[in-house]
Amino acid sequence: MRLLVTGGAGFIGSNFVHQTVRERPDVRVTVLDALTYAGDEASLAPVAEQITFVRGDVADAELVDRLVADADVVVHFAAESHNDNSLSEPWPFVQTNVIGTYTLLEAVRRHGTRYHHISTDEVYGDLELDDPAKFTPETPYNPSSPYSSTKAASDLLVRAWVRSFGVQATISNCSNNYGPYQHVEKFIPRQITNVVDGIRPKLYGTGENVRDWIHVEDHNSAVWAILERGRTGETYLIGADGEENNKAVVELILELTGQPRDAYDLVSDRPGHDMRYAIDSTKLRTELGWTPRYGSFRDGLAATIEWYRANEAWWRPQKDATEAKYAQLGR
Ligand code: NAD
Ligand code: TDX
Repeated sequence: MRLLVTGGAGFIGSNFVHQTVRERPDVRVTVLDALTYAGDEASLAPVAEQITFVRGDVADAELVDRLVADADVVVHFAAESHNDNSLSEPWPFVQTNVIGTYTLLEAVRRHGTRYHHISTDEVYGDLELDDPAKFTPETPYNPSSPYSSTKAASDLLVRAWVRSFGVQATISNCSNNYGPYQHVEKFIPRQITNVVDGIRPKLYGTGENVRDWIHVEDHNSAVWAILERGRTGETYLIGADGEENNKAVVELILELTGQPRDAYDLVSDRPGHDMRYAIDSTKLRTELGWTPRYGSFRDGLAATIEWYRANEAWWRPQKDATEAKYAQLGR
């Protein structure tokens, strides 16, 4: 199989490439990545000899056409991915997430290529804390931020290209990922690296917001299950029943790093901050037989803390600029 992975130098994409090289020697991987502030070729260093890396933009129609012509399957991870950035500067989100996806869809339509679209549970908006409901594939789209609205727009383009043009596509909407190689702007790595630097972790608002955490390896094994056994035209929700509120996550990071559990600061809230996400992954589990392997969030988080401690050279170059951006926002 010739596999084109967009966004393969980012957090989830690089873990996907590592997993694929490790477990599927018959797959020939090409990565297309623009190496924005969020992409880092160092994340692919352990597999650099086994893959082809192309630096370029998913909205570059000529380049994308050439790469898609040479692929059997495309998995599209590339995106602007951080909600806080989307609130300060929405345009790159429209350009990459919407125009970039459109560009790929036109190429897979021309070449008849199998396409998998990586998306997020945030397209469904949010749930109340006391609501027993979870997101299902039938939940109406109701995105809150520029980030989630551009992801929703890209999902709808995929659905239209399936229905109108018969493109062989699947979509997955996953909950919050954690694990190695995640940019230090994101919640968990930001707090781990803050503790390493002697900075108190920062909780937005009251810290009551709930996220449904899944280890990145489990997200990626689900993507492979969909590539191998998913029905084209279908949407699969990926989640591992990992609901935790932000305060509990920070307290656990503090405990696992030997700090007092209350050694954090409450800072100003994110505008439009989604309250709770929760995924019902029944369809993925029953139709495709997928189960997550990382049972314990505590163990997965402890391993992630160890990874950041052992790989300071990877995250250090991003840390000061990231914290300077947050300082401007007062967070
Ligand atoms: P990330 O920000 O870590 O990585 C994004 C990658 O895309 C980077 O390597 C970047 O250089 C690349 N990129 C950005 N713009 C590009 C462009 N125009 N052309 C080519 N490459 C470009 O993001 P992530 O957290 O790994 O997320 C990957 C995908 O998974 C995204 O589509 C995101 O919406 C989705 N997702 C993420 C999560 C999560 O918790 N992080 C959860 C569900 C879904
Ligand atoms: O310093 C912080 N303090 C804090 O309390 C940061 C950076 C975040 N938060 C809160 C905001 C959220 O409630 O933690 C939660 C997680 O924040 P992020 O890591 O920014 O993730 P989120 O906004 O939930 O979106 C993530 O999951 C869905 C990814 O960034 C998206 O790409 C994915 O689609």
